[in-house]
Amino acid sequence: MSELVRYQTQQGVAIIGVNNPPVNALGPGVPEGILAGIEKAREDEGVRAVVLIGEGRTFIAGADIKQLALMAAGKVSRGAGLRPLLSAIEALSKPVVCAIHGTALGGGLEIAMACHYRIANAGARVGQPEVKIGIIPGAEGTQRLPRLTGIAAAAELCATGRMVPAPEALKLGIVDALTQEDLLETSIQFAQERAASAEPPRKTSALDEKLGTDQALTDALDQLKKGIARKARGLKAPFRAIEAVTSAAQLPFSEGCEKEAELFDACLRSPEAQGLMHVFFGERAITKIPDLPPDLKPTPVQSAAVVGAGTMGGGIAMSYINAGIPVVLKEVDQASLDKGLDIIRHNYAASVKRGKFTEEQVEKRLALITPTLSYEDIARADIVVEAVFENLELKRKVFREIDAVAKPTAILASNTSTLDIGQIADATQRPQSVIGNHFFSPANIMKLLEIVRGPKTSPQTIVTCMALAKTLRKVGVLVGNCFGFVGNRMFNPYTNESQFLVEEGASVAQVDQTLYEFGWAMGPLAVLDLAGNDVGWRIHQEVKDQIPPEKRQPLMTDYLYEEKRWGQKTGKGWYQYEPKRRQGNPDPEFEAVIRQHAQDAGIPQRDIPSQEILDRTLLALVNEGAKILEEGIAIRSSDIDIIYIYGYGFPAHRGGPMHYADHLGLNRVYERVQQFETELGPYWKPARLLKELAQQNRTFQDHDRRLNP
Ligand code: T1G
Ligand code: NAD
Repeated sequence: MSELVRYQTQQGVAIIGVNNPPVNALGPGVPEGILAGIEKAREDEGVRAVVLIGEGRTFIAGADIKQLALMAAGKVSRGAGLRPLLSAIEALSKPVVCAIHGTALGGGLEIAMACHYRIANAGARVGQPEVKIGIIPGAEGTQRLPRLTGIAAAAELCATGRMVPAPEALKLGIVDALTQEDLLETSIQFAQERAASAEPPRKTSALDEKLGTDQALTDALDQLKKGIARKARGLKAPFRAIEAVTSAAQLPFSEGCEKEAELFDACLRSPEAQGLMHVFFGERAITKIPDLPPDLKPTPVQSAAVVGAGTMGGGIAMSYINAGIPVVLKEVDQASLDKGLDIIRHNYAASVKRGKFTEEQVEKRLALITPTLSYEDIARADIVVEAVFENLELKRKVFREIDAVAKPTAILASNTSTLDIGQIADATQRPQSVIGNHFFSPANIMKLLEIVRGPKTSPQTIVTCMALAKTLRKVGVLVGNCFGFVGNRMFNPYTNESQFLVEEGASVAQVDQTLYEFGWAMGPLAVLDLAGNDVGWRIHQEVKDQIPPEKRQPLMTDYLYEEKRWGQKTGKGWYQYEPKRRQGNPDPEFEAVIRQHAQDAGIPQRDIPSQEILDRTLLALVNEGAKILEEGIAIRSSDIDIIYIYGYGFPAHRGGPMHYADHLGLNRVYERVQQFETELGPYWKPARLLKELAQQNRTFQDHDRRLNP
């Protein structure tokens, strides 16, 4: 037996223990080890029953996604998979009891369902989360789960990837019993009872009482498809999962498994699977910061203060109190403070209406806010987050004031979207404790937090903020200090290019629709209307003197500002808005004004193909992303991808802009960018890193591997 799987016997029961930390994934050697254990138990005459259990913190968390990613990329062949193991478990004449703690996910649950019985810890969770990485269960899960739960519940679980808590798993029939006692002891006892019984071990594959179909099922499946339609836009796996599960009612077990295998293969080969697996590892890579001492522990953050209760300050305060951390909320005058608190209350009331929270939960949270007009009240906070107007002199003044009262160990964070963290830090006596915490609007909802490292920010401040992001249930990505950091710096060329396309003859709706169909949550011009064209104009005023005069700039910026076409807030912008509606309508009058401006500027008009819209906008992101990488502003390309998925609504199944470029092939990307440079001007000059990688036939992902060879 390998070290990955251990075998021992106790009172006539063989105990097969899986030992592949941290999550007992089914990497090479694990399925083979379990199979060897089953064979040994079969041969061993002293053994009457088997218990399969995970060692460490969990049962099996599923197939090894690293291996799956290699298969998806065509670098490793699929092989026989888990099915021979499942057959051997089920065929054993001695009862096999699966003991579940932690999580039984994917292939882990599939192995559990091939066992004859399942016992779970009351706190365990089970699920088939494969769709989250673009595939469907590939080891009979779509055929066994409906035999335990019925078709409708299995379809829902396989299509959404939802994790089921143990009590619900019991109710659904996925597990046979829960225990609060010692899991191994209880399972051994249960196994002995089953061995003593005259009944042969129960085979999941032979159960068929729950496989009936009727009108209620058809309705439930329609409902399910409708329910996931928005989240699953552009995805294939959730619908293939439903197809595989429903085939369980039409086909005998073995044929159902063949059907599943066909659909699984189609998923595994898809760009969707490659994209989502990239995101899975990208989300976990963000916490790895190469130049920090590995044993540095975060400082506990038990209280916070937020300075400024405007749009962002209010949302940031909500993020803290949602995580149970009390917040002092400071404003300049009573009216602004009251206004900020009203908005917070209003937001919570909407959540209560939607059934997300109860009144009591909201009251408990609101009680964690201490409103104040005085700096003295922030003195005890472990972190102070500044969210006042975007103005360097004001922020420097506010930081001096905070520095004077905050306790010596406190972290001072700024929510600035563009300003230099170094200059803000230098207004204080503790630049090492100053850092950017760039939340995204609405801050209580959006998952992304860009953590901006200034020139003097200390490692301790960084690790504390990284850990804090997790506590706040945010995706915290560490980035360097430059104008717009990573997200907004890239967004600028992206939205500029969208505007240029409109100036050259595309309609506003055509540009947005093309990118929406690509999978973005919203088109770029609709986003500008949401963020406010006045905000864009203001930022432009601050930086316009630094822009080289030959660099192409959007034509409509001043017009939009002067005509109060500020977007949703004034009822018109790139679109026109009916009162209280967020969905804009095309505005032919405004488009005529754009044509006039374009004519005055000598821009020829033409029909613009959708592919050009995609290439120019997306490659504008990629080229800027490559510059950001070569400057070391982002640690790795997958960090940029995570920022775009969690902060900007880039479609996760495309893996993020940098992965998308890898998928296209950097050679092709580089050639296209060169072509744009020739046709559109020097602002399209390819990033040095893009050129290098393309010429070496490498990818951004290869470049990331320099950190983790
Ligand atoms: N394969 C490889 N590595 C994995 C892994 C997996 N399945 N699950 C986790 N890891 C690594 C992860 O990258 C990280 O590594 C470390 O373990 C801790 O993870 C045949 C085809 C189990 C709920 O989708 O949901 O089975 O960063 O930080 O917050 O039909 O991990 O430390 O180097 O996430 O405690 C289905 C995915 C596979 C489960 C634990 N299974 N994992 O969360 O820790 S497909 C999944 C999770 C399949 C079959 C099909 C979570 C977790 P590192 P972590 P955590
Ligand atoms: P806002 O105008 O809604 O709110 C700013 C608040 O700060 C106002 O209520 C004001 O009264 C208060 N304030 C000013 N001086 C203060 C002081 N000395 N003490 C306490 N309060 C003071 O602005 P906002 O949109 O919330 O933006 C705040 C910051 O967040 C800016 O730096 C902005 O760039 C950044 N940001 C904004 C967004 C966004 O989408 N709005 C997104 C990310 C970051």
